[in-house]
Amino acid sequence: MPDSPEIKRYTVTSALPYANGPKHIGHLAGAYIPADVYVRFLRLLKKNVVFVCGSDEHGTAIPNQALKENTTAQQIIDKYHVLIRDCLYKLGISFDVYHRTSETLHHQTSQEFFLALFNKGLLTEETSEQYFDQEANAFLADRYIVGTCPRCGNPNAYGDQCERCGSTLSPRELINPRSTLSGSPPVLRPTKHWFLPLQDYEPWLREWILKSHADDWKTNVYGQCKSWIDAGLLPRAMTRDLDWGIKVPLPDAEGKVLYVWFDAPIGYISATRALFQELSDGKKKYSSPQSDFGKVKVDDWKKYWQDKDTKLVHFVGKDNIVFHCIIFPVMLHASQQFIVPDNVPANEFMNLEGDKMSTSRGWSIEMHEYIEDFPDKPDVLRYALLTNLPETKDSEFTWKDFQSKNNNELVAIFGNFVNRALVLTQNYFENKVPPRGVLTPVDEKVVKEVKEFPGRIAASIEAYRFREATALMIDLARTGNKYLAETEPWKLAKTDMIRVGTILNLALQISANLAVLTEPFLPFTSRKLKSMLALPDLGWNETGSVDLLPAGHALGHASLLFEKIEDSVIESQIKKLNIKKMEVERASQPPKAVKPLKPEVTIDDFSKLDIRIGKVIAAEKMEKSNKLLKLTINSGLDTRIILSGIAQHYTAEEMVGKQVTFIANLAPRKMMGVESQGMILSAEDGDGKLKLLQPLGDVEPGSAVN
Ligand code: B3M
Ligand code: ZN
Repeated sequence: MPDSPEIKRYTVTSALPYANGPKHIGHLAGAYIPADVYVRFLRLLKKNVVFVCGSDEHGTAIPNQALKENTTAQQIIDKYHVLIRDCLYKLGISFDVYHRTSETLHHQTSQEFFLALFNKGLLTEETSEQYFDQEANAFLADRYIVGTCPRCGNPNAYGDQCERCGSTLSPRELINPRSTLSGSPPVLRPTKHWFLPLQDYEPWLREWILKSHADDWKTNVYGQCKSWIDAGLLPRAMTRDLDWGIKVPLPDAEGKVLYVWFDAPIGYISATRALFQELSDGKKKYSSPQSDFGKVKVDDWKKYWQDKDTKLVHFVGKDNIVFHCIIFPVMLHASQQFIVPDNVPANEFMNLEGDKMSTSRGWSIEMHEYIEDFPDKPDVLRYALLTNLPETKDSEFTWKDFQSKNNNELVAIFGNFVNRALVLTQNYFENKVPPRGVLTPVDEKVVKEVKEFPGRIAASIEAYRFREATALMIDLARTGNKYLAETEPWKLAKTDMIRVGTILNLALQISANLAVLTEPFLPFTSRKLKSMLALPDLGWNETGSVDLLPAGHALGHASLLFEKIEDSVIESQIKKLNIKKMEVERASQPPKAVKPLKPEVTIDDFSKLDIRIGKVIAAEKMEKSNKLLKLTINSGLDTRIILSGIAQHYTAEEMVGKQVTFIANLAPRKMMGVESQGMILSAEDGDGKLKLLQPLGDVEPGSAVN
């Protein structure tokens, strides 16, 4: 359903990415690409819309990462803010503003918000027992406590969430909690905090979500909200004991900051404020150069957050649902100044090649990695993600599917159709749109179909069904392709140029429709196609017509819209993925203990040893010993017996024929009744595993080692 005409403007937000590391394509599919499609669509409808985002730079995730990278929290946010922002822009996400929660304006906005609630008496003050690490002398934020999940038994669940079963937890629920700072079990200590009494808003939430949004919210979102509300809402602390974040603006709050989930969503408001400040003073820093709202006043941001005729939509991933549907709306509602979201079309997760996507486990395709490898293909990624969005359940990205979407759909259908229409027009009509003659039933049919597409695609977008919308978009190209295959203008060129003109005219009109209707999905392709058709910027409501290009209109220069992706490219991506995972696994293993250095020796000491290479000619296990092998060695000097403690690492059979390095002049020593005439050299790692030392190639027995 299209929105009612009472809606005057739109505020669209995408979850603020934590600036604690790169973000992967699963994030992109969750909260950024769908939002961008929605916003670009609204802009084509000439709606008044602001699209806001920015970096979430608070919370324990930031100092945590600083610890890992051995640097400061400030350096972490500076680095990842830029990396993430640039990637999102390169992939065509068309924010009006990309702000930062570390900005003063945001600190002010958040503190004002907090004080507004506090001054109205809407926050309760409570002293409660919190986990404290006595070794580190600090209260422990939820993320700094790990323990066993009471729901699924995962031994490494965090104090706020179990990543295995997805349960939201509180630190006190963890079994055998331990601090990640020192590894020791934390103790409980009293500390004062300010709480938002969520339970007081239960009747309002029931009315607002469970009653009035029963039909228009996605079932995954509605279901999560319902189970939260039904489980009984509890007061939730809006402050934390932490030294990184926004100071609690109260006199008796030393060492306390606002809870990151209190300040982060206010970041949407700060970003909008920053946008209008920059638009009004003309100094663009966080706002996009393209952003144009005509003449504005610095206070105009308020309309986008306070006026009832504004529609607010939050795009997020499923782990952010409760914050955007319950906690933030309660804050907005309680303030009595702000509107609440009309919808939160949250997505589920996107898996990767059969496993959960995760940056920390190295199983991910980070946005910057994709951009480095495919700098000229942002739309191919958008398309592969859009056709595969986790809208109703988790979905899966595979490189093979990416290749097939590109080769079989973008190249074979969309690119092929447009290319044929343009090249034939070049060949037969001097690159000018030919006039239409009389329409046949095939033509009439395609004209009717073209007319229906914009409405069908719009309906899907308005219902937040972006997968379906994308499928319809490519269906329009398919319709065009089929039309050319059926009418075969290339066969008629010798006999009926008027007919060829009619067909190509319609094919070009379909291409022009595609150029506009693909803009939300494939903005780079849309721009390229518009320039190939020399098509002016048109709105969504002008499409559906076969009169977008007048007869005689001179077309631009044709080039290929998409190119085939070879198997080798895909194979090397799969290989890269596996290598990255192995490297991350290796790096996360604790370093093995290395034996301390022995006292110094002189070269004379060393040269007393006679080290040689020999060859094993026979081997047997020593009876009654599980460590010793009895080796018969061709030493080059003689045939001798050496006993070696390698029986747990090598079998007697596999030793026969092997080259070994041994000390030839070691005084003979008797063990278990057998005299050993030397010592075999091997390397021992931290686990006590032995590996024989061998020369890199075959050498004569008796060769000296120096
Ligand atoms: N930074 C969590 C996330 O990136 C958080 C979102 C904030 S939205 C206000 O998943
Ligand atoms: Zn669990």
